[in-house]
Amino acid sequence: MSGTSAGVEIGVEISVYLGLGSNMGDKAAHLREAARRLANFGVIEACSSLYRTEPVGFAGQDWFLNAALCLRTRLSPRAMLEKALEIERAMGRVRTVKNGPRIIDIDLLLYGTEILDEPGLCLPHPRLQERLFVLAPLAEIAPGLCHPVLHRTIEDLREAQAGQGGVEWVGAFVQSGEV
Ligand code: PH2
Ligand code: MG
Ligand code: MG
Repeated sequence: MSGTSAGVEIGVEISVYLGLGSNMGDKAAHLREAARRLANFGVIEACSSLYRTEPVGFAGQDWFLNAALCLRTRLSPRAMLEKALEIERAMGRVRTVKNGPRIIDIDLLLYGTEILDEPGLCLPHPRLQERLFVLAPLAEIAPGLCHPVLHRTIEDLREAQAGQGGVEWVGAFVQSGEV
């Protein structure tokens, strides 16, 4: 696929995998609110469990809750990124220290098989293969998905990082009975 990053909508639906994280306040509520807002831009096809994860890259902050979602959307990669950033801002995220505490973080992990390296937008996410807090939830919803650059499945990448530790399964993303 080429030229998909400029326009707002593309003609076809694409499966976008998003990583969600929060380590401030009611973390689970923030992840659910982000998912509710993302559903305005497509159909949420899959949703991982919640994982309690040790902070990576900036110690001395609270542990995170992380999850992954699959959204079927017609938004272009750039438009999807802008919507994710808009949701972060609307939910009160203020950017201070890199990798520091945040109410909500919404990262584009994979956008179909798109490979992009543009300012502010790299696809697949350039660090996804290093991060168990991303791979554990992602492998739950897309174990057989092939990374378009590394040509390895998500489950394979997760297994390679499984020794990292600091990632604990917490429970369902959506409480039973909730839509
Ligand atoms: N996000 C980061 C940096 N470090 N650590 C955990 N456990 N979870 C995250 O979501 C996370 C992080 C940058 O976005
Ligand atoms: Mg992030
Ligand atoms: Mg981010």
